[in-house]
Amino acid sequence: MSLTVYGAPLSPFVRKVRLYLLESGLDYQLEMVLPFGQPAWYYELNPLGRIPALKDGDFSLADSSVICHYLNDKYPEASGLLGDGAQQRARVNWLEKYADYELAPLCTFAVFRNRALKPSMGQPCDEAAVRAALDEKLPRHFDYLEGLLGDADYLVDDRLTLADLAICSQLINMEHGGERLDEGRWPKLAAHYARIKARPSVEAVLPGEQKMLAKLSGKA
Ligand SMILES: N[C@@H](CCC(=O)N[C@@H](CS)C(=O)NCC(=O)O)C(=O)O
Repeated sequence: MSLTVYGAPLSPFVRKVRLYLLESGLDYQLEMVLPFGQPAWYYELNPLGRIPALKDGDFSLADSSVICHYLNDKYPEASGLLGDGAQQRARVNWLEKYADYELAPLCTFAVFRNRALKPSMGQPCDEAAVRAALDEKLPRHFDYLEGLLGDADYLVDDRLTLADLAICSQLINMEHGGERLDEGRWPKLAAHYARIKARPSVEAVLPGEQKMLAKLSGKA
């Protein structure tokens, strides 16, 4: 088995795939591809140019969700992170999509991109878009996730799944953009975030991310 992930560590979608691999005990290497100015060869792996992409030997594919589902099918003994049975899998899929399509535009493309990425490229931060995401749009998503968690440690049936990794991945980008969940308002979600962040898989990727973040902000 020879797995290569193409992408950059600060992308929440790349992080999701790396966490999936680490939690599954699957060895991989990361080949750096930035989400702008991608080399021409990268478009053979993903015609859209987006990160991540994966190579498994000669086989290549793109999109973090497609990649995780492929890995689950190809190496089923590894993790079970997609859940068991039709209903549990559907709930995991729902929350992964929720993270990728509802939280990403806000946590990553509004907060992180404006606060961390744009300034590093000499572009102004659109603070109004950041505030709208934080004050107007994200709270109802956090309310929903807080209610869903109840007293459970994990989002689906009290076991770690891709749903937890996908949601945590987006919240990490929000934190990289200088914003943390309000523990007073969403105590269960904040505890869940802390719980997932404390996992060895997340602890393995975060130091590299912090280094890149420091470089972006000119502090390294
Ligand atoms: N649905 C895709 C989203 C990937 C995505 O949007 N990646 C961003 C970086 S976080 C990207 O590559 N953007 C560059 C572009 O859109 O050209 C996935 O899950 O892999």
